Amino acid sequence: MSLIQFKIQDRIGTIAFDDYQKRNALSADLIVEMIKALKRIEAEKAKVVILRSSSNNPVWSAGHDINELPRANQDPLPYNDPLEQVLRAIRHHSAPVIAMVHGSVWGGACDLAMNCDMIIADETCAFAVTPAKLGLPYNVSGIQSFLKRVPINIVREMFFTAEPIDSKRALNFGLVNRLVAQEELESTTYEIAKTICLRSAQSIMAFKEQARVLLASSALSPETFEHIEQLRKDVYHGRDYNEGVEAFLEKRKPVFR
Ligand code: YXS
Repeated sequence: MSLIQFKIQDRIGTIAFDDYQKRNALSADLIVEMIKALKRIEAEKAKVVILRSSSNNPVWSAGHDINELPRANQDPLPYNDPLEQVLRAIRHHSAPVIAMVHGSVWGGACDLAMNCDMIIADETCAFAVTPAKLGLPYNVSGIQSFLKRVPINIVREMFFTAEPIDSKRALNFGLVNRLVAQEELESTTYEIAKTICLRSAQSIMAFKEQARVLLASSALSPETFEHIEQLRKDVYHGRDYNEGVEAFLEKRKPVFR
């Protein structure tokens, strides 16, 4: 059974999460299908990609599949983690990728939406960054993408509280490009996509890659990198990480010491 719906029409590729039973959790299987769809869209030279949930579910995506998180003492978000692979696939996709968001966005799904080139959302959207709920250390590139996208005081609030930020605030600090009424979300998103289809794909492709390279360039010395990487290791070797994941799977509140 497919975990996504996928189509290409009028040079616009659409990928829709379709695993509501698990609230569109970004499982390895769902991500494999997403990456395959992105490759098909690239091959068929579609000029825009829209990433959405298959229907008006109250959850756009529940984030990383917690059942698939490695347990204690292992890096929870290594470079080759499926979620990290699809984030890179979106950043490297030659055409613009638009996240069309109806419903709540959790954890790694916030990273996914923010790695898209823009977010068009309706008033039901909300964004919750959840590592602190699971006792989890976030990875360096993920933190960097948040810091480049959202004011530092908001990033701290999101990471420290793990509480959802609502649609109005998401618009206020620019997390979303447009905030529209639910009934206008699809038409607004496809209108923007159609406008992009009228423009030079070559010019857009170059800009997207130039911006990616410039955003990714950072003058971190190896020692600085090792320092921040050690901070992560200390957390995923710590007690909270295991307790956070166990508590979720046992459907109870975590007790962090
Ligand atoms: O009990 P069943 O078998 O029906 O399954 C339940 C949930 O276990 C499952 N489910 C998930 N399974 C794996 N990974 C998930 N992230 C996940 N979320 C949900 O889906 C079934 C229905 O869930 P339920 O009953 O809770 O639905 P609901 O409508 O009452 O609530 C929807 C949510 C999204 C508010 C709730 O499911 C929830 O809070 N999910 C966890 C959201 C979360 O904390 N995501 C972060 C995952 S970790 C991650 O993304 C990164 C590693 S990090 O944390 O670093 O950003």
